[in-house]
Amino acid sequence: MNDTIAALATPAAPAALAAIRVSGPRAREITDLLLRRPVSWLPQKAWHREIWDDEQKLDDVVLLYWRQPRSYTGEEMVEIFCHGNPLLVDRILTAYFSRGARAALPGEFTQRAFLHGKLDLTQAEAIADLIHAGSLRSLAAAQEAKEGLLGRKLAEARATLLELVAHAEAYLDFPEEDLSPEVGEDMLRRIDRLRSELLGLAGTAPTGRLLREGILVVLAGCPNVGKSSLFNAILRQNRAIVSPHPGTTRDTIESICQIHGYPVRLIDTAGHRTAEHPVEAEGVRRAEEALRSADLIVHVSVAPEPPASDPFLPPPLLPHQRLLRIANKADLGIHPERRSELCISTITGEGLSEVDRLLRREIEALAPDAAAGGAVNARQEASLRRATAALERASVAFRTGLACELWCLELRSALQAVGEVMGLVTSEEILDEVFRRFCIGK
Ligand SMILES: Nc1nc2c(ncn2[C@@H]2O[C@H](COP(=O)(O)OP(=O)(O)O)[C@@H](O)[C@H]2O)c(=O)[nH]1
Ligand SMILES: [Mg+2]
Repeated sequence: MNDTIAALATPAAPAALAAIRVSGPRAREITDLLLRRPVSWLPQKAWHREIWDDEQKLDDVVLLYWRQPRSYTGEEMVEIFCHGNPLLVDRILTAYFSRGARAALPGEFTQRAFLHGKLDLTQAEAIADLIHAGSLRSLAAAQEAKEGLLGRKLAEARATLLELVAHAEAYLDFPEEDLSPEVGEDMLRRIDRLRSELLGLAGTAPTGRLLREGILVVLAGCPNVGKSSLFNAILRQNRAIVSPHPGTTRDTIESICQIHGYPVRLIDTAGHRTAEHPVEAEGVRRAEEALRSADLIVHVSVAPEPPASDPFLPPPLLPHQRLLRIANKADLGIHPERRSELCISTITGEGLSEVDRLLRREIEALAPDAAAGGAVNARQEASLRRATAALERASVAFRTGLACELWCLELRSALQAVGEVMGLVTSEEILDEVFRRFCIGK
């Protein structure tokens, strides 16, 4: 961390402006080498200057200085706002590199911020989530985690664990003194309460996955029932081709959209039937694949016909999957056995607002923790599960009167696992994994 890093922080494409960040002990000194008119380097103040590479003027820029430790990385930082031409940006960066700065790795600015204690690991991860959030709900969850909501909950859990460990160790040091039944009961209660709190946090992981990766909603059913028409109606655009010829949709078509602020990957599939043409057969295979990974399957059939006449059978649902049945073409009539189903018509628009309402209900059921603020990611879940398993073992050891050393050991490993989530104890490997997800310049 003793070197000075530099990178473009905005997309490498023509734009009004581009932002270059420089962080490290030589940030100011190298910038000085590129200026003809000096600046006084007052922190958080902007200067309009020309940047020169020896005898060549590169651009008119605005410079902004952040003094250590009150910068994003906690180090000396200079930000350069130049014209947004990628060639120009390259020339400015090259001028920095040839004077001793080095190109920053993906996420290296945030990694430095983490290593300087400006944020914990959950906040660093939330910054990557914030940048990549594709929906309002994902954005809100990332913002809460960035504010440190998850970090605070974990810090509380850690404080409780530290107290418990201290208690247990005091008892280890004076084994001749019996643990009074009241103190024992109280410790047990606290262990169990902590375990259920951490289990609750770990349980938000499915919502976390959906908010980060999008909820996969797959439209399935026989050819010609109106899947593509419904796909277009949900998206409110003519994305998929609708035609009276069965087998028109041959490939799966995916559209990324938001439904009530949730990120959704909506997939239209080729109708389910024994295909004669190899291209259509491949389409059917892809449809089956989409069904296997779906979070929500929307089974479309036709309202005028009895349910039993529909040759499409949805696959047996996996534990996390949900199914919504919709009968289309209600304008042509509704079969008596369909009366309890949601009957719609993509042509007249009948029932479409109900589709909207039911999709929302299903999505909220799939991602129940979105509103509660902050849902953990896979890395955090794995550590939390290790912590809860250790607490469970501690509780059992305690109840069955096993030696204090044993449950004390379990409390310590729970402490370690909670520390991992916050990044207090981390391996190089974990950090690489976390920061590799970032873009360069962040
Ligand atoms: N009468 C009626 N026809 C519809 C309705 N929705 C779609 N269709 C027609 O049914 C045919 C097949 O529609 P399409 O969306 O391509 O079905 P897909 O094969 O399931 O994707 C087209 O001719 C559509 O115009 C509806 O609500 N009522
Ligand atoms: Mg279609």
